[in-house]
Amino acid sequence: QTETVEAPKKDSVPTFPTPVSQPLVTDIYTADPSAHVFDNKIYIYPSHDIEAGIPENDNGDHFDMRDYHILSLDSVGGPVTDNGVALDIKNIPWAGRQLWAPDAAFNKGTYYLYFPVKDKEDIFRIGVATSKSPAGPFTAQPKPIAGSFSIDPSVFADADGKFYMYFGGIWGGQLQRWVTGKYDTLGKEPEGDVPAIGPRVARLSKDLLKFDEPVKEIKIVDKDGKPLAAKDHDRRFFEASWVHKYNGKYYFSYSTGDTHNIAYGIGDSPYGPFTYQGVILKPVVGWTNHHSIVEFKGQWYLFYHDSILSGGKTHLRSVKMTKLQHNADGTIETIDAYVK
Ligand code: FUB
Repeated sequence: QTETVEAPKKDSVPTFPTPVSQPLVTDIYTADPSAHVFDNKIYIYPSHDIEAGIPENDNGDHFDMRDYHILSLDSVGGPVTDNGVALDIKNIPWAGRQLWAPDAAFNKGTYYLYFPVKDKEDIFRIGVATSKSPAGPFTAQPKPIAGSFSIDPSVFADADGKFYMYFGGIWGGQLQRWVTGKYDTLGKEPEGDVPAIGPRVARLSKDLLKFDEPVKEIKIVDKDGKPLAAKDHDRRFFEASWVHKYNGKYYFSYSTGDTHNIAYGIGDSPYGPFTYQGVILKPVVGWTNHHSIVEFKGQWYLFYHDSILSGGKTHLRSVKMTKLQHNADGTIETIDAYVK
């Protein structure tokens, strides 16, 4: 399937900093890249951005995506394949609107695609779809995962064979509406010195289709073990959870949303707590920042997006990748996606 990506008009092109990486595909807009190595290839599970003509607001209504396309590449710098529509919102029986950032996992011959979408009551839930191929097409389960809510599922496969789903996002991602455990439309992001709202985690069942335990809130703490405060917008969790393991430590990375960084903490357990370390990726062109971190053939990579190709439109983003470096002390070298 082809789609026309309109180039910005020459005389209205805004100036942007020089990017260190180019979009992996340019025939469609893609965002929120969750990358995995399956069968010795890199598979990227992104959002598929479209122009839905909905005005921008803090609720994210302008992100009105309707399907997923999976990208794959055999080698870094080699051709990138757009594998076509892997799942369409029309084929998710319980879905209402807005297919947001997905992730994937593989176990025992089956690939799992996890996705957030608003249900018919306009409440974000997380669904799962399965396929025998990493590129799909995927078949959605008839209902959302029981007990799921909010957005940005990210599934981490630990070395002991256990799988954990991390999820949640505030503001348009609705996590602030779940602080009492029940959906409350009046729920607001807290302010001041109280702890910030934390991301959520649950171990998955053996068939990877359900939560195997009650959902837990994760703590991101400072060097003194104190939870990051709600007022600390430079460091507090907003959305875009991702976990990778390096030298036996768990790295939890996430977007700080309205301060636009990808930040991270390190912990000794998949449940945290994670001690805040710093910034992995500085703000990119466009409001959102969303990433994944994967090792491929001995090199670590950061997958991210920005809005340069669309001339700066926040809801029309392009997936990119660049090398990521762990320092000798286990910290991560901060990445600037633009040449200074
Ligand atoms: O792409 C829609 C939403 O924007 C994602 O779910 C968030 O993480 C943000 O990137």
